[in-house]
Amino acid sequence: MARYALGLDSSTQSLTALMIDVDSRKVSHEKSINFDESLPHYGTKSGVLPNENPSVVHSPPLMWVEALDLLLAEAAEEGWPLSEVEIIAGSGQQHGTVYLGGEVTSVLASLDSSSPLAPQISSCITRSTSPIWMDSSTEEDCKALTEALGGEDAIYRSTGSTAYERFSGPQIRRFAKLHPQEFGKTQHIRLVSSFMASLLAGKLVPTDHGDASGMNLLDLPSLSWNEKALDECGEGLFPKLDEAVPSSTVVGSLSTYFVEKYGLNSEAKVMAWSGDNPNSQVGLGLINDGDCALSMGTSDVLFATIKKLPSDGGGEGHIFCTPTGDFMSLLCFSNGSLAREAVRDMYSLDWKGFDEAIASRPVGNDGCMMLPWFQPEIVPKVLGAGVHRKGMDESDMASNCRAVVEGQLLSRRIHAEGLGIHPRVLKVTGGASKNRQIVRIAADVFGCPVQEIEVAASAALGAALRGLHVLIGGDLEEIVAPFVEITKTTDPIPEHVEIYRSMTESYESFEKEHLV
Ligand code: XUL
Repeated sequence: MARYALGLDSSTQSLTALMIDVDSRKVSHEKSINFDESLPHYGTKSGVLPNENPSVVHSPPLMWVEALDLLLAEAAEEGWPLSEVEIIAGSGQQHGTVYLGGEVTSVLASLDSSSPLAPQISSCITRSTSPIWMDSSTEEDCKALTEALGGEDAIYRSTGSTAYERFSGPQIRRFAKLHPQEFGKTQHIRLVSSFMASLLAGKLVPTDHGDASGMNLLDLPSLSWNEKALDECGEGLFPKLDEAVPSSTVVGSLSTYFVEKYGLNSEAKVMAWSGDNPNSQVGLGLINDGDCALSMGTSDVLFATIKKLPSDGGGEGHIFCTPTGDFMSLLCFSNGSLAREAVRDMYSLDWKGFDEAIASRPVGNDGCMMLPWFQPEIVPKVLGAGVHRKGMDESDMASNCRAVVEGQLLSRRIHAEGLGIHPRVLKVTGGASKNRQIVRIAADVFGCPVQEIEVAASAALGAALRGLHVLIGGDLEEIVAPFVEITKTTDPIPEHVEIYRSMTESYESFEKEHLV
């Protein structure tokens, strides 16, 4: 009989399942369902609910529940060998919170497999919509939390990040202040990751250290909740959260609901889920100290594995615990593909035309520069959108195309170095990593080889690999290596590296000029 490890990823727009065949060590099955397309009755667009206030970004938690039912039903129908799954691990979009009443314990313990899951869970939800990572409505809460913990440096040293609007602690505080009655009814709070894991285990399971580090509530040096932060964010918060656990924890066995309904293995273990970025750390094979990747999607995320907590603050970016028991530094730039596409569309180009326009301009763009903040930016913190140009105006197509990419990558390197990240090799993934000019500029700006890697679903893969590691033990690096395929390496050109080094200072001051 074959054996499988199943990884799930509940992301902003979709739920993905990926299975690894334990014996052949290969991905055997993979599928995704898109929330907007498959569950249109929740009325989401790109997985989030429309709101007239652009800073409020919520999703319906019951949509995630229904997606789990749907995905497993489809997998069963397609004949996936679900009865041979020995372990299930998962990944969730980070920071999102789910609010639950006391009855959730008994409801989860007695799920009825002859009825759908969402209506059974519905009575336990005390806040019908969940704020997610794109929400930025908690500026006041961030200020209060920072003050309560003794300032920016203190909160960074304890929780690994200064207070961020999207982080769960400030989000919980806002709910407690604005809706005290509903908060009073809330006896349990889980992140997207630990909520989904609780459904599978048929009981409330704890949040793992990786995802808990995205809350501004976990004290990273001691791996326990920061009591002052808990007190500031809501009354009686500790019992609502439960202790956080290492990501490698097996938190339970599979609920009979899934065994009876989809023929999953009654002996399957359920592991703690983690956040998508900590899971991707494993899925991208960033196991050793200093291993670094830039994922270029809607937003660009740069992350590096670090073995020790940095002793001084960066202020920008975040430190998260990782599933490997290490740490990762992470910088999330909201203007990723969003900005590249905005410039491309401004001149009605396709990607080939965009590439050609970049190639037609010299390295360094003769000093033309852009701060491409088409949307509010997370790093550096820019609350109001605004695009700034130097040495060119909007009419100059080729200079603008080159400037958006050079500007983004210079900014990625400057802010990474601020966090002490100096990659020896940079792995790149995501849609934009297929663009030749972008990869060339990345190698020259970072001054190191850039490896393109072919991993479609790094978070789901990372989750499945975590499960595989628990099943078979041994060296994680060896287990992960065959799954991370390097498709191409681009080496830096020394003269270009020199040009970008000499531009760094002026780019940095251009950026500073426009920060309030
Ligand atoms: C990380 C962050 C995003 C989400 C996306 O801090 O906000 O990368 O995890 O799902």
